[in-house]
Amino acid sequence: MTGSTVSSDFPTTSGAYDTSYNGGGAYWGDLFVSKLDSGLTSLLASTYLGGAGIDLGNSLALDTSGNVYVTGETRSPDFSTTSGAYDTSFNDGDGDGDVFVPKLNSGLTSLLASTFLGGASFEYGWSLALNTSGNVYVTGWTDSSDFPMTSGAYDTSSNGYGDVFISTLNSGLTNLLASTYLGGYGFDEGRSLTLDTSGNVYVTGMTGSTDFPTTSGAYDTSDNNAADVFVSKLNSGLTILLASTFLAGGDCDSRSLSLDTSGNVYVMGFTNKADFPTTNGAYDTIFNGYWDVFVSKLDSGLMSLLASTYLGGSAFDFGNSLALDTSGNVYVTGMTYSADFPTTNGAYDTACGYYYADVFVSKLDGNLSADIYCTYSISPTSKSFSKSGGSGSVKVKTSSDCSRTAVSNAAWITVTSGSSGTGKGMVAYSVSANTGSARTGTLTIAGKTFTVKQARGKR
Ligand SMILES: [Ca+2]
Ligand SMILES: [Ca+2]
Ligand SMILES: [Ca+2]
Ligand SMILES: [Ca+2]
Repeated sequence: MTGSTVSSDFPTTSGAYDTSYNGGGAYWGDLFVSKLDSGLTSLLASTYLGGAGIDLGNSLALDTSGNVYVTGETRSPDFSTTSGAYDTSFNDGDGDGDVFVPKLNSGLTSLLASTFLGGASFEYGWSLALNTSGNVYVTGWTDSSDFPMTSGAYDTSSNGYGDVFISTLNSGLTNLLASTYLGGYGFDEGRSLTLDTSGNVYVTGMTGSTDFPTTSGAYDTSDNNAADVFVSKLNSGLTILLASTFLAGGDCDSRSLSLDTSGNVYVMGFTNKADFPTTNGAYDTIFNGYWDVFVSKLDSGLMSLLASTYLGGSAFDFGNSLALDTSGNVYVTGMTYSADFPTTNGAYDTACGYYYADVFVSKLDGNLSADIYCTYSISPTSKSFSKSGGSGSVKVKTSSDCSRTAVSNAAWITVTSGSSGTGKGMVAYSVSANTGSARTGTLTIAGKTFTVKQARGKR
């Protein structure tokens, strides 16, 4: 993990790269990088990083060797850089700050590489990710018209009031491989970045620009005034804007995005709008008050809103980060002031602290419905057929607001009705005649496995 500390007694470990605090301001001082074991029982490694000024760590990523890349913001001209790094000199006369990208070994004992990234004005890095070659992609906000750009990049000139920047460096942090602005005449900030399996770059953040670039056919190409969420997709070389869309109207902010294994894009942030777009069947389609978290799912081309839900209670609810598990379930974390924030039976802590905000952790299914908390049963759970095949049906039991699907996992079994529905119901299927050896296939009905066995068709 990374962040910022003003504590001179922040826990560090023996032999760590930097075990002493370097100074800063009243609220932010040095960044820290710390590593705990998976059970969170021991501090495996922990180090300070920074100079005499304010240094903030905002995001980190690991390479396949376990080396740690960090990005954030430094206002320390003496921030440590390494010989041969892309930019070893601080770019501000008046101390506004630069983006930094340091790389530490997995034991946090040595600074393998470290570079500044920035121009004459203010900028900060919010998010970074590595591609399969180990190149580092960084996004954030820059107010510098001389932020380093590369020739042929999508947009090499700044657009006013700060823009999103997207930059990529080689794994040794010695070369700027590509760098582009993204934005319009207003404030535009990149908050979260991820890469798909082809190396394309997805960025989300907030824009105050009515002329923020969108692409033809995108989900929402018309600015909705005030602060809008945007989601944009560039090629790996940062030369082409492949897709770009607004997500919602005024006063919303985006914090995190992630892709599922099909390449669909999940975006999470918060909004104070009762007309934020939600979809039928989503967990919560009605705004709950003040600010709510939103979670939205777009296709990989950013053309359709596949699912979208609110999450929150009657007070302030802010989302901060989102991650998917290997089954496609969505985990969201953030902060809530709502005593009625939705919790589930048997959860770790179902009471919200009074007056002060609590951290929340929520889990939704990939369709952003509440079905993850539904229970299902099917009967029967198997059936045998002769070589001539035939048809059958399966009864599904669940509560009335729980949705269910039925799919076949074998070409010779066909779902003939009940492939989707809500509440209890029947699923019908047919089995083809068998001309080969005995076989077994399955249907997945409401997450349960229904087994079909069929006798051999010839001797
Ligand atoms: Ca510092
Ligand atoms: Ca700067
Ligand atoms: Ca701008
Ligand atoms: Ca709320």
